[in-house]
Amino acid sequence: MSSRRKFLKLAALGAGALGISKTMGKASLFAETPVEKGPVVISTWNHGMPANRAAWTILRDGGTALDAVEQGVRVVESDPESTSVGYGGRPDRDGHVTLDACIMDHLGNCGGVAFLEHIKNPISVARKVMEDTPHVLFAGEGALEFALSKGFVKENLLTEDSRLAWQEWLKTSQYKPIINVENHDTIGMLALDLNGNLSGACTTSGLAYKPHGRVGDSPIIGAGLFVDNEIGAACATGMGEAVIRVAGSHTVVEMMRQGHSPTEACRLAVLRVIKKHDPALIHDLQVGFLALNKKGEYGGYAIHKGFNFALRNKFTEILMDAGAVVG
Ligand code: SD4
Repeated sequence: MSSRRKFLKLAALGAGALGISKTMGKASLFAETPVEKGPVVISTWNHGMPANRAAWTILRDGGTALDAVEQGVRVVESDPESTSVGYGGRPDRDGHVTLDACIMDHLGNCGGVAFLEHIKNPISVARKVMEDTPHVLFAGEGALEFALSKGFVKENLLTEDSRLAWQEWLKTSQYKPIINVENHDTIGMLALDLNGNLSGACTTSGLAYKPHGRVGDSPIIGAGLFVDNEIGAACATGMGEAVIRVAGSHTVVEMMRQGHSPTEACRLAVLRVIKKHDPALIHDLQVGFLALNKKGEYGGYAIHKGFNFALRNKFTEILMDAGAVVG
């Protein structure tokens, strides 16, 4: 399209369709083009299925991708059976359930919480950080104080099941995270709404029996999650330290910017993780990425076989295996 025609089209759409929002006083420069195939949501692991279902009820009715990802991941955060996210998450080695989460919208607004205790839905606290403060990341006691000031309720997140598992673990205190085995890790979710806008969310209790105070990639914008509404969105699961080292989700989005498909972008980011680590460590290192582009195309890739993701759009609701470099 010529730039003059583009200009006329944008002018005809008017400011309302230009994605101009009051949030943090920022405005999108890119017109919101309706997505022909309708909205889409993808999320990590088996627990992505119920999470996608909640997100879909919002997307299907024309709701925003931001609302969809927040409500979607809250399902897993609130589920005591999910032992790697939110309530019921495995504690650190001292018996504390400490949570990490972040959220990002189509305007580049973002918020996160790290090392947060006692709050069942850290993703909603992250959204408050994004919407109610000029900051991006709150941690620890300060994050808890902030949450309480916003009306969140202080709760005990250590379920009886998690407490018993932790006490069992204390007998040997062996710390060797094998990420695929339990197959229900961090939830990262990416959505594209009817207006063609992207958002993402990522939330976790982190590695089971981690040292007290350890924070992974999941609350860090660019590592556990990144959204660029011009291009696409990405999220990560697996060993957070390895993801942070290569600014993983940001790298995936930059690969899509260079013209790669979501699957190929994830594969290239995985190869970069591998390249940056001692080959002897790769056997025990799992990292996986998911990506969704502006056209609603999606994909995932991991170092090792076993990483899967859930997809929901108007045609289907399925669990898919991501590609893998090893296995
Ligand atoms: C972390 N990335 O805390 C998280 C854990 C995870 O799949 O995603 N496990 O490092």
